[in-house]
Amino acid sequence: MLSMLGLGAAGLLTAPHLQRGLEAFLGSAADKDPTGLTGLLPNGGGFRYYSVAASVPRKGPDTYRLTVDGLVDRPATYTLDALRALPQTRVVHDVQCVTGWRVPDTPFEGVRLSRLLDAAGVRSDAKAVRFTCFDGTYSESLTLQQARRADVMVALRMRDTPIEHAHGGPVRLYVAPMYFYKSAKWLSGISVTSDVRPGYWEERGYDVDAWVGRSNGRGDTPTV
Ligand SMILES: Nc1nc2c(c(=O)[nH]1)N[C@H]1C(S)=C(S)[C@@H](COP(=O)(O)O)O[C@H]1N2
Ligand SMILES: [Mo]
Repeated sequence: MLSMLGLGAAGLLTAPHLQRGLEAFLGSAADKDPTGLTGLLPNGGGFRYYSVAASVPRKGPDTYRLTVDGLVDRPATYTLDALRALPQTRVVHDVQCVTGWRVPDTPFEGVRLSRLLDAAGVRSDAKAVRFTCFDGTYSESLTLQQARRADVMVALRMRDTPIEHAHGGPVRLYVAPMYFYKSAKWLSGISVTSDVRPGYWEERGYDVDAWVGRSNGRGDTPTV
């Protein structure tokens, strides 16, 4: 009985802190969801907010950097302006989360990943690409063949506006044909590797090859 009371008190003390943290994270938006880190996004248009990190620093033109390294001849670091100056491509497909929610006809714009890989000069012994994030926690991976698809990009815009912080801005990965967990938010590192290393959710049971409709035991209709 005493320990139950203790837990209850701890819960009362903790919840407001969590809520304040989330509100701070979501910034000035009025429609905040206090239920936790998987809440509906304000103005989300059906998107849910996911982060495995409790807080993520904000980065903009002065502080954002994307590094490309690993098994390449010419490692590189890109600023936001440098990425904006490269040719941009736009694709429009349904976003599909492995937990079931889907957002139809969502435009993404950015630099094809294949362009950055070609600029870096991928070595012949390379097989895969690993992605890391400035949330300090999340990671993803693709085979080189998947990474070179025309509908895989380093995205700067989503729904025809710059990607906002909550959606992984200023730069997130976008992998159109796969479940949305492949589309790593707050992208900061691209490293060419000798083999695929399972990402954050893949170490926790999701399929490494995350094709919509052909993985994770789900029957979703692919739009790509
Ligand atoms: N860095 C990072 N990227 C991430 C995630 C995350 O928790 N951290 N969640 C993934 C999952 S499971 C989904 S469904 C989408 C959610 O994107 P959204 O928050 O923009 O809706 O981001 C993916 N990329
Ligand atoms: Mo997801």
